[in-house]
Amino acid sequence: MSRPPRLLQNGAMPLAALNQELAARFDIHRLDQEPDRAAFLAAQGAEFCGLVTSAGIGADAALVRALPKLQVVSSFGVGYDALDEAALVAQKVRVGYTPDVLNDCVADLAFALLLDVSRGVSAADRFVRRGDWEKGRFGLQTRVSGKRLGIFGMGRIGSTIARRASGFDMEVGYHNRRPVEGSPHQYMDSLRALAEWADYLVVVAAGGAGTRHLVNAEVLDALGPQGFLVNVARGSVVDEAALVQALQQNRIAGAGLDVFEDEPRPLPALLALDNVVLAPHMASGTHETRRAMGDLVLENLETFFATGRPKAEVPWSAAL
Ligand code: 8YV
Repeated sequence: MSRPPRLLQNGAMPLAALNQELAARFDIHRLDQEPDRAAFLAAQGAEFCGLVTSAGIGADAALVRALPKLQVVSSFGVGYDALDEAALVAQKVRVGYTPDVLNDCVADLAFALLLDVSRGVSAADRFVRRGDWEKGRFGLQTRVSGKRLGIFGMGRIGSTIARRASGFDMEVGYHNRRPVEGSPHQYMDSLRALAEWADYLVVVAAGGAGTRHLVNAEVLDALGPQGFLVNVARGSVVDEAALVQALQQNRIAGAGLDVFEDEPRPLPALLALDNVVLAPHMASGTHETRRAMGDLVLENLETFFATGRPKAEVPWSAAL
C-alpha cells in the first residue's frame, strides 16, 4: 500500500472526531503545535503536498511560499479572504472550501440576531436577571414582522436569509455588484440606497479588500435612527469605529454582530451598549453544520487526490 499524503494542519477543526478522522486518513503534522514555526517550515516545509486550514486562520503568502511542493489546500469555512490568492495561484495550488453546508445555520443566526436586537431578548434577559422587573416595566421594542429586510450580498447565504424572511412577511431588497438573474427581490444599485430603504440591513457580503469598510458612516446614516444592522459576514466589511459612533449617538437603532474587525476583540465601546447583541463568530457553530463542514474538508482532499481537483473549489482555483 502506498503511503498516505503528508499534510500540514495549521489549527484544529472544532470537533475532536474530525481531527481524528483526518489524522486516520492522511499523514498529518500539526504546525500550530510547533514551538518554532519558522524553523520547522525552513527544515521540513518541502515535505508537504497539502495544507488543512480554516477560514479563520487562513494561509498567508509566507506560509504558502514556505511549502514549495504544496498542491492542495483544504479550508474549513466558506470565506476565503484569509487565503492568499496571489501566492496560491502563483504556485498553482488547488483550493477547496466548504460552501452551502453552512447556509441554513448562518441564516438562522442572522435571524436570531435580528430578532434579538429588535425585540430586546438579550437586554430583557439582563433586565430580569438584574432584578429590574420588580422595579418597573421593560421598555417597548420594535416589531419585526412585515418590515423591510435589506440583504447586502445575495449569494447562497443571502438567499437562504431571504427565504426565512417570507415567514415574517418581510419585504426583501438586496444589493450586489450585479442583479441576480431571476431573483424575485428588489435590486438596489447602491448599498446606500439599500440602507435607506431597509429597516434591517443584513451583511452577508464576502470579506477582503474589495468590501473593506463599505458599511461606513454614510451607509449607517442612510439606515437611520429606526434601522438595525446585522453582520454575519466579516468584521472588515463594516467600519467598526463608525458603527460605535452611530450606536452611541442613536443614529441607528441597534446592531447584531457575529463578526468583528479584530477577532476576538470587539471594540470595548460595543460592550457598554445595550442596543447591541454580540456573538463570538458562531454562525456556523452547530454540531450538525460543523460536522458537515469537516466532512467536506476531508472529501475535498480525497477528491483532489483521486481526480486532481477538490469537490468544492474556490473560484480562482477553479479557474486555474
Ligand atoms: C467558520 C466562517 O466557522 O465559513 C466561514 O467563512 O467564517 C465560519 O463559518 C470559521 O471561520 C472557521 O474557522
